[in-house]
Amino acid sequence: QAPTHDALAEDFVQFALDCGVLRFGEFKTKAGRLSPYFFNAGLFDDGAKLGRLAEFYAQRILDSGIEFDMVFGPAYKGIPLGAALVVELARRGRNVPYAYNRKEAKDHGEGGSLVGAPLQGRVLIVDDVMSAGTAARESIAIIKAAGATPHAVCIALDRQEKATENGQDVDYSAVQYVRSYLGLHVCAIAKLSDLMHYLARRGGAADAADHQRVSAYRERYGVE
Ligand code: OMP
Repeated sequence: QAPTHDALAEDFVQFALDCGVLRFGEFKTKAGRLSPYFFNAGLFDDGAKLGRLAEFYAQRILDSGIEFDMVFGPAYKGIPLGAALVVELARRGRNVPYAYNRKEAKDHGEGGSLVGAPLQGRVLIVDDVMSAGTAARESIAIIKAAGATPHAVCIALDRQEKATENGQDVDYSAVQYVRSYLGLHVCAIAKLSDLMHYLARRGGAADAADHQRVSAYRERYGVE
């Protein structure tokens, strides 16, 4: 494979490793796969880390040229991501409205399950990892039901692995599904291939062992 140099992705892999968000070991994914690495965005757990994370999202989104009118952060993990992102976008001179949903609709007070700005126009969804794409599909349904347009998704890490349909592996990833079948723009700060380039370039003994395990995983579950 041609080694593409993506400085932002490379810096992000380093940052995620430094924060302990990205780890090597043995993890079970939501789909029941035994993965040699895991990305736990909940560990961006202080102001400095969250601020830095927002810079990565904002940079990736602005560089991608994707157009959008507002940001939507799906409950739960997408809520702080969306909030931090819009603060960073405003800091860069691009002030956009944002909204998020509750998991359970409230039946008193302001009511409903949406909080924040009214959903309208082209909506950019921000989330951590897309594995099966379940969360993305839910967000798309919420945005459509509100009469707005689900336009794009930005995630932190694209695991570039096969999605599952009714428990069966299919030969496309959730990102590819959302892009090709649902017609949304998708961007990711980093992808599995960036993680592999990082390990290959570092080249220590532990890195080589991690690279080999991640390669084997990619062989079995990855998409090109
Ligand atoms: P979907 O909603 O099915 O696309 O899966 C996304 C979820 O996968 C995340 O919200 C996590 O619960 C989980 N996940 C990670 O956060 N990081 C990983 O590296 C892998 C997974 C996973 O279980 O696949």
